[in-house]
Amino acid sequence: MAFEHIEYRVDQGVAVLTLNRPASLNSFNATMHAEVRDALKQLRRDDSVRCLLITGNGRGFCAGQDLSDRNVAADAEMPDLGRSIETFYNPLIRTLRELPLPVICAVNGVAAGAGANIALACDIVFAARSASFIQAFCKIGLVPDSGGTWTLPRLVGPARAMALSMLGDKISAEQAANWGMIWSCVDDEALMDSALTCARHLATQPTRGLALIKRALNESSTNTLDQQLDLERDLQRLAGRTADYREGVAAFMEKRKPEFKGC
Ligand code: T3D
Repeated sequence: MAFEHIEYRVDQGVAVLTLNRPASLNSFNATMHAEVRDALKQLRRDDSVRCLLITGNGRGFCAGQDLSDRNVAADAEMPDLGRSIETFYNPLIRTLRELPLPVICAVNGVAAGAGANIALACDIVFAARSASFIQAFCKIGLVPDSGGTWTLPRLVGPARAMALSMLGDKISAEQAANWGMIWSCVDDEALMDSALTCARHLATQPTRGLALIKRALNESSTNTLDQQLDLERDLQRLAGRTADYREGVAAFMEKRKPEFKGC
């Protein structure tokens, strides 16, 4: 499938999805949303894919909604931004959270508005040292979306989440890593290598087990300890029935390297 505003390729078990509207810092218009949705549909049908890596072309990762697509003239009809969220952003965040494989984000530059929160919805986030994160919504009278009001307080705590959301300050990649908002800040030239090495490693691991880990940690945010203990029991039951579990234990006992198939 040919795309105009994204690039999508699969190599060594890793699907790499690159946002590609660099002139507007990869901000989202309707076409880019549709292409991302189509690429993720394609990914779900492709059994060879065992990890997804998202990044951006140019000097930005993603500046959120393309504001030039919004008519704010005094005589224009009142917009229904809720419809845009419901149609585009919410399904994207739900898909990333529910994908039964690891999702890595390589934040190559500024990540603003929904762009920041799409990055933070990924499972493991690397950022280039020159990259930054901005909850830009407050500067145009909006509310953080794309899960930001849920993700941010869990990652950095309520005090920092509130100040980031109300002040819209730019946070450097290094600060984001120090605050536990992302996994790792790396030198610019090392970003893609670090993210790809991690993605290729994960693509050779017990992918079904990784999907169950993702589910357990995601559901822990709303579960009680009792519910979580029950969930761990249920997920371990599923994990114990995978071929990869057998292979992992057999390889350990035979003192050899395991060969996981993701099933
Ligand atoms: O509407 C709905 O559907 C509701 C959902 C909303 C979700 C959201 O994401 S709302 C938040 C939208 N995003 C923003 O408010 C961020 C806007 N951008 C910025 O504040 C700045 O561009 C940055 C802080 C991200 C980067 O600043 P800087 O100085 O490095 O770059 P720049 O010069 O501002 O931007 C470079 C170009 O990208 C520039 O175009 P030009 O002048 O070279 O032709 C700029 O207009 C364009 N650009 C950047 N962000 C957007 C954009 N064009 C359209 N929409 C953008 N969001």
